[in-house]
Amino acid sequence: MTNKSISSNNLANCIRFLSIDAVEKAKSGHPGMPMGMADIATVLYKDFLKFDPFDPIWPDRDRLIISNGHGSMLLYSCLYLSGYKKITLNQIKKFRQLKSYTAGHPEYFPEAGIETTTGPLSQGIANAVGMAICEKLLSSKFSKNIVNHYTYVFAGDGCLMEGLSHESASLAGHLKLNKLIIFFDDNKISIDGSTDLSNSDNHIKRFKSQGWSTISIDGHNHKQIKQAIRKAKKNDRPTLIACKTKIGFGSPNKEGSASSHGSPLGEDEIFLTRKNLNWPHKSFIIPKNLKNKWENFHKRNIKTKSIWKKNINNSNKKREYYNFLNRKINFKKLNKEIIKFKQLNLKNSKSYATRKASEISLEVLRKEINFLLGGSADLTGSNNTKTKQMKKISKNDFKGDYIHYGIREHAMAGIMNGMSLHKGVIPYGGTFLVFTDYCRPSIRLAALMKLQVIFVMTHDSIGLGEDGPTHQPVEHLAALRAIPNLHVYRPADIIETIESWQSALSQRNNPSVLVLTRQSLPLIRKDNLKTNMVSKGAYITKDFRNYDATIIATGSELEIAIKASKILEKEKIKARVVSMTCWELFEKQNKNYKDKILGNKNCYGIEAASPMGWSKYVPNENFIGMESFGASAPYKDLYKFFGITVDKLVKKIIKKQDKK
Ligand SMILES: Cc1ncc(C[n+]2csc(CCOP(=O)(O)OP(=O)(O)O)c2C)c(N)n1
Ligand SMILES: [Mg+2]
Repeated sequence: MTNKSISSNNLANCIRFLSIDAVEKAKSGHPGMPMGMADIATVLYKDFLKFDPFDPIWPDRDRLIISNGHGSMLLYSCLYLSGYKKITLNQIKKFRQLKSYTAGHPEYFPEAGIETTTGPLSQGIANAVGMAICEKLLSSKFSKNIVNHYTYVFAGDGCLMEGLSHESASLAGHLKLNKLIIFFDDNKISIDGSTDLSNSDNHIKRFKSQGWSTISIDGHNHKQIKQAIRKAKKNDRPTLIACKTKIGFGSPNKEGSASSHGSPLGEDEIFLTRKNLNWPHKSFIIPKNLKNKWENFHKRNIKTKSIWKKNINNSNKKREYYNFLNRKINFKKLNKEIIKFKQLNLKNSKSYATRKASEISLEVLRKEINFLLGGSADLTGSNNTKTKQMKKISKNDFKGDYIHYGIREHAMAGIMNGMSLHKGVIPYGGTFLVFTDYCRPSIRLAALMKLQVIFVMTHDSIGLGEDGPTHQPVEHLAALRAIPNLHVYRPADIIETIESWQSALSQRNNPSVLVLTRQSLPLIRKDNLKTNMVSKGAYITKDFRNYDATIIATGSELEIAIKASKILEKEKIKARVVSMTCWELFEKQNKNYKDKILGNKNCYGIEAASPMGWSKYVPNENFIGMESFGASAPYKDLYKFFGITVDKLVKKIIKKQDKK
């Protein structure tokens, strides 16, 4: 084969056979998608994608998201072929093996060209919407000369069937995210067989109705692919390119069939596929001329990148731009302002619902940090996520800092992940704590990817009152605390609320959930205002030199614990009170500190939530929590009805201490 005679079909076959061979060697994986979408990927890398394999995290690169993450071998093949140093042929051979970069599904590793973790179908679409929003926001702030890139998504039938894609696409259309382009792998096959089994959507009409441009093409025709991308880039709306493809393209017996979706083709079929596609090369062998061609694709972007460099160096906004990208916070100055805020609130000594305390905190934080990007899923007034100074973003104006996500909690969470991945903002977004269930798959991925995303979850217990058990979280704290890397803060007053924010803002590699009340809470923290006590996870709020017991509480129940301790004092029982705002941070403290906080006497606990998990600090019989769903009533009646009271706590402790 001479250089001249290199057909783009053969360039695509490089992806196909690397994928086939890697899946075969791993004895597991998904060859069907890479074989089917290889042509699209080839045209994209060859003629359009703005990337630099020698600088994978170039901020103005196009983003490429594989939402149908089971097709991970397509991405790894492209990265290897186009010269990303981290994805070597050896990595391809170690597909799906321990500690390789080439995991079963793509795992976020930007230095290797892997923009996000995908696999749970449609999460990538939501991420991409977040990236495209971020691009527009930064572009309108810093000019097109500095921020000007596209977000491309590969997505399959599965992604489009998922509810998340509906929510995300709807917001993308509404905001006219014209630099977002989805390649829909329209192969009409999923795991169970034909999509006819369960789906008769007209995807084109659906996306059109959601404000998208749509184009239908033959996904194996390189000319059509090229024309479609050209057209999509000119659209004033996001574009869905529906690509008719054949899953497992090229395999004589498995093409077009679900059997190629998720298992190795097998030796015999691979032999036949090699013959069919006229690919005489041994496994993992890519002819030099084809590899060279792939490695040269990026050269198209050298000039663009040098212009970008010039632009950025000549810009008077260069410093601010990098401050945004690195989310640079002057923590010293911020801390000063926060201490002032705490001192002022100590003087005022007012009661606040912590959701309101959060809003007031945000006013302070917002002054020091101009890349906070707020939002709520249609509960702005209830979540208190928007300060008076914040300005909403709309399709005509991205010069704002607040997003009305609409009633799309799952999309909000997935989109915030995309924003955090893109870099340039710290996203936070609110809904009711009970609806973390609607966000959970994306919260989990934020935690898996270690993204700085802040979830503001209000109405945190039966304390929300009359809306009743559908709206009252019970098991949610336990469920959130079970997610590794996720920091769950449940502050007890305004001081702890701003400290929770401060702590969450300083945690670059952890998502945080701020769990906030609807009901008013008195000021409890009155000392140590110069220290962020919340950042230790737990601290003693009421102390005795020689104590008899320790009560651990969080959030709204700290007040109950303090009152109980006061009554117990009269009964000659000295019960210390510990505020345990964030379990995960507490777990990170050294043994001495932890021992000191937990003490060596009986431990009691109170939290208006499921006891699950508390047994690591407090024996089951010493804990007061919610053993059932809540009910609809004024909140004070509910606390009484469910026995989350001072009286019950006092009695429990007296009874136990007497037995000693
Ligand atoms: C949320 C979620 N549900 C289920 C799965 C399991 N799963 C992986 S791929 C797939 C079918 C996807 O079909 P399609 O997107 O058409 O992929 P194709 O077979 O065409 O490659 C399913 C159900 C998943 N990964 N994520
Ligand atoms: Mg499919």
